[in-house]
Amino acid sequence: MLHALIWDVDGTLAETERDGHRVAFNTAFQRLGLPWRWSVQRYGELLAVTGGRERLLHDMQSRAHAPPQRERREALAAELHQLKNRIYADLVAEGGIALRPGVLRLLDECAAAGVVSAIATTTSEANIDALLARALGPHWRGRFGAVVGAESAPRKKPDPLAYRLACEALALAPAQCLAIEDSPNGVAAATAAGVPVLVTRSAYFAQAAFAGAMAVCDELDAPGRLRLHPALSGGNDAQAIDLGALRAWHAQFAGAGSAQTPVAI
Ligand code: XBP
Ligand code: MG
Repeated sequence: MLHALIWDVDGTLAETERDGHRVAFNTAFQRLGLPWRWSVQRYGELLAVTGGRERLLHDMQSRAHAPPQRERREALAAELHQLKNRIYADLVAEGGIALRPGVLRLLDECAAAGVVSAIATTTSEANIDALLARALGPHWRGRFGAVVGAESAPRKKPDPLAYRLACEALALAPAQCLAIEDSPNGVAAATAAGVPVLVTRSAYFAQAAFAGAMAVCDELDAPGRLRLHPALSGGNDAQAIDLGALRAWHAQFAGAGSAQTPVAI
């Protein structure tokens, strides 16, 4: 039985990457006098590396202006990352990034039905706060039974740690939960923790395959190319993804034993 929805943040709650984090990284490079800029396409490639600081360190491996010593590189990555997060928070506070269509509706449906909402993300906790304080108001935390971000789960997706910690905090078995994700690394993290996954495709992962997901759609409010796992029977012509549909799919998916066995952390 479905007891909790565990939401990813970047790309799932909101389209934060291209016009949020990427823009903020580029402004941070500029402010520190660095000639680096990440194009829309290059940033898409870099999303294979989860975690903003880790992404910076990865990119520095091929940058002429990066300091050669490891300690100085790490210090620069930490400085850039903190500055980027401050710029990102300002950008979000100005109203630059809205929740994706249907997110608020599904959060409200869950609250009304007693299904817990939670968060499992590799993003910094300050970024979750910036996004959700703007979108849901200053008391946004009260809507969530657990919030697991980068500081609580330092091993980032595709590592299952964030999902394992969220399930533990909710005192629920992974199979009683459903993850909502947008990226292959996110789907890998949730399935490795034994949590079934609904994918809402985001701009950067519009063409990804997502094998193993319970269902894959375009938007919660406009499912578009809805694809259900072969273990699920029934139509795939839903006009919107609502809690009723998720409960029915989740019950079938669990019954078919389709969620992977959780791995140890
Ligand atoms: C996405 C990420 C993050 C963000 C940037 O996380 O990998 O690194 O791109 O945030 P998710 P930080 O999809 O799990 O929400 O700079 O704070 O890492
Ligand atoms: Mg994501």
